[in-house]
Amino acid sequence: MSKSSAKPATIYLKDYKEPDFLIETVDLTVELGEEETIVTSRLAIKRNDETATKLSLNGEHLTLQSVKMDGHMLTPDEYSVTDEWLHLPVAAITSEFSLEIITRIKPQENTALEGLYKSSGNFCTQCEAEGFRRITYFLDRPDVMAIFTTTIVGDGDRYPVMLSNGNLTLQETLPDGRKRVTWQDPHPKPAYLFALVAGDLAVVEDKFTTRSGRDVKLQIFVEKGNEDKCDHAMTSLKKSMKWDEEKYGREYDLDIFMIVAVSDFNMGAMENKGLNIFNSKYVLASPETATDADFDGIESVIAHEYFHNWTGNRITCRDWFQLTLKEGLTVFRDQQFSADMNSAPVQRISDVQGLRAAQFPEDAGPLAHPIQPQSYVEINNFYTATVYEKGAEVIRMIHTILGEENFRKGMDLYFERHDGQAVTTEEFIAALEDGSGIDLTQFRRWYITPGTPEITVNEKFDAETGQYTLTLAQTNLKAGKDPEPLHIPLKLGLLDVNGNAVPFSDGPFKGETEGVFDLTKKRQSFTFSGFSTQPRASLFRGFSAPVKIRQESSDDALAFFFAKDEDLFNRWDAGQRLASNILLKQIEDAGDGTSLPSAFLDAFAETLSDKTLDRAFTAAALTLPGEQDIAQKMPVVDVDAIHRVREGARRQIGLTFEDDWRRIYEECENAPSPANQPASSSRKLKNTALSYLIATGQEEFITLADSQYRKSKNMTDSVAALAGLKDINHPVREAMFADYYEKWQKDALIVDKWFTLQAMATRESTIDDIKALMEHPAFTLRNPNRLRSLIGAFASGNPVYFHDKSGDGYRILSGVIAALNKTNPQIAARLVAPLGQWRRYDKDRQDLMVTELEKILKLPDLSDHVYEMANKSLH
Ligand code: 0A1
Ligand code: ZN
Repeated sequence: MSKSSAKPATIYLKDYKEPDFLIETVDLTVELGEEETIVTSRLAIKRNDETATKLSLNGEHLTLQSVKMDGHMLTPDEYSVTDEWLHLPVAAITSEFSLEIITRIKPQENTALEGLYKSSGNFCTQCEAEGFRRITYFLDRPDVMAIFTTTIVGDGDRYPVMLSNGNLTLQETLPDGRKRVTWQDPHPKPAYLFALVAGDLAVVEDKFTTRSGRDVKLQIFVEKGNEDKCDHAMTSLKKSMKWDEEKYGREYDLDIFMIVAVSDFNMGAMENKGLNIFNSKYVLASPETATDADFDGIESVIAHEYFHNWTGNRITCRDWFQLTLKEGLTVFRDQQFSADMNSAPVQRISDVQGLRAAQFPEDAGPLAHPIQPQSYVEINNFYTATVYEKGAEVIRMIHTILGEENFRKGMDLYFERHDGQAVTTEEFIAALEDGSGIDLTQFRRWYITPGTPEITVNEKFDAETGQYTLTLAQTNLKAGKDPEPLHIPLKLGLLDVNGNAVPFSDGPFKGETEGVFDLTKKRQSFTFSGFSTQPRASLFRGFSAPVKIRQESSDDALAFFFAKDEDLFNRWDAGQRLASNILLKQIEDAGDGTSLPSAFLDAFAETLSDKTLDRAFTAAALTLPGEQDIAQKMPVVDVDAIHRVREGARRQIGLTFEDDWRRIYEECENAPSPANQPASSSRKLKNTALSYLIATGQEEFITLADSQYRKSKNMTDSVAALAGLKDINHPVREAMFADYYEKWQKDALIVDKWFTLQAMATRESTIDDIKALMEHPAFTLRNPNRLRSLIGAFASGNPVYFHDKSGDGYRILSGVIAALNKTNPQIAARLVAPLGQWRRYDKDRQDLMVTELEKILKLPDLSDHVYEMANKSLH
């Protein structure tokens, strides 16, 4: 919280300085109580700067009880305490000393969910990025790595399970009846990786034998009654452990790996050493209770947190400006893993959809920042799509430039050189360069450049010489005036008129049909020869760089790639670009989306009847670009026109291909998935068909949705039926939503879906419905999942009604931000971003959005978190 009305301080990367003191060991005793918790911390401290005469420890929301230095109790005049610091004088000659600090905290009252807090009656912690300072005074920065011993004392009946990082070394009952356990973590770690859990939890156990033959005990702790929903998480964990051994040669390094699922959690999950703490959304699943998308999310988040053990924990960040060092790299690794476990093209499409939906707007708006930010007010505001997802794209580009083998050599060197250290992104790149022998000097600019580069493409064909020249130029409006060019890998293939791949006749990829070219200049030409007719270039295959392509492509050319490109990502993307162009044209002509050109319908029909494709790919290829994708291509976003033409087009596609959709629905419902495809692929295609059939507006398909809902034994099909009817006014719709709530009201994760589906509905009553849902007994601002399920989904997933011209949508959001500002500032700040997009809309909406941002900035006791987001959004 800001301490006064003064503007909060900005922290700069350029001011980084090594710590004056280091902490070698921490011996913590945490006595858990119902009123308050007492934390005794014994620190072994070592001087790191010869000139320092003061030790300043971070601490917030703590009540200091006593401080001892080298066994000697300090009197209050010997130290000073502020809201954020404990300052202790240290004699210039002292090189090593011990401290014993006793503090008192109130986890029961902690609504911010940082530090030690209670969730469903259990104690748990969240220390990244700066939560440990809410537990005790400490050098709470990632370059201070200490060996932790943690003793937990508490009521053994209420909290039979008591966990911390590392290995359990002692367990006993004290004379007063309380239970005491001690955990020792042999690996030095920064405080942000500390974790503690105490509660009455059930455990599901398994084991994994590492490739060197060590047995690791695997435990998943959940609230009682959820034991039967851990199978998928456990399987995903074992697959992740195996994959990291095979792909990166990384073995797990403790004898026990624990996961705890909690229901109140600000983010997805946390990679605490040996004791991951998860939002229960990313652990609990059974086919009856979780959708296929939930299953995929669990697999990838379990993998992500597990992979952090090497990329994040063993090698951590020097400071928080290096966050992408661990996050970009770990997202890249979890994406690689998911691609290996599932269909690689479908995975890539979904990764890029995520990037375009969340990161592109961020990078084009007032909150744009490089993957390595240069300054921040509140680090929690920088756990962004840019640091994570664009960060992963940057690593992927390095992988593409180096190639698999050289990338692995670079990674091996990185692990060898920096194991046990807290490092910078520069050290990471240097290791990749040294390991691979490939120069990345120019590539480094990606780390400090905000904005999505735009690539203009020009083609020239000389029929006489048979030469084909591709000229690409890069620009980036967010990167300052006349920015230096970036090193951009261009994965390219050339096709002949029939769609056959043509091998390169010269150059570095002679004889091959695909190559990675280095785009390093502002404007650069590539010439290929040996053609009798003009070839067609399939550019940035697999989305080889996070760029926007500006190319005048005819509908025919896009339809050609949509039907023929052997690169499935580009095939899908061509279909999306074609559909966007058509819908944008309809908007321009004030059309209703129903007159679709034959080039589009023919190409659509071709994909519809291609039985060789993975059904999940077909579903993605036959789904129109989302309203927000189309919005990004408009100079001034018109949410109503986008919705009108997109819905019109869906209706038209539904009607035109009605027989095909019926056939597909039947096939996917009754015939098993082809051998190499999971059942989820069939469900995806079947539910795509259902959605188009409902779009025809015929009563018969409302009945079909109803019968799907009634018959359904899995959550994917139930949710698809609800989603199909969410936008219509019909008694079947009302009955279905009522039945769903009635049936599942005791399962919070399922009730979240019920809120989300209604938050995203586009009916005239939507705003009133949302206001009513905010008064529903099951709604609370205190639980982040519930809040996101209604308010987050509305603000980010319902453009038509969030941007309702009354301004009600904006007011709903700013009201929630105001209510959360003090109780959970981290979550409050995350909700500001949709208002930050105000420049993209018409003047009336701009004024309404700016008014709300100004109101937010005037809130009493405005948190630093919200201040930074609202202030940047406005200016
Ligand atoms: N390191 C975690 C993300 C995370 C960050 C902050 C949190 O609480 C404020 C929680 C989790 C990850 O990348 O999964
Ligand atoms: Zn992470």
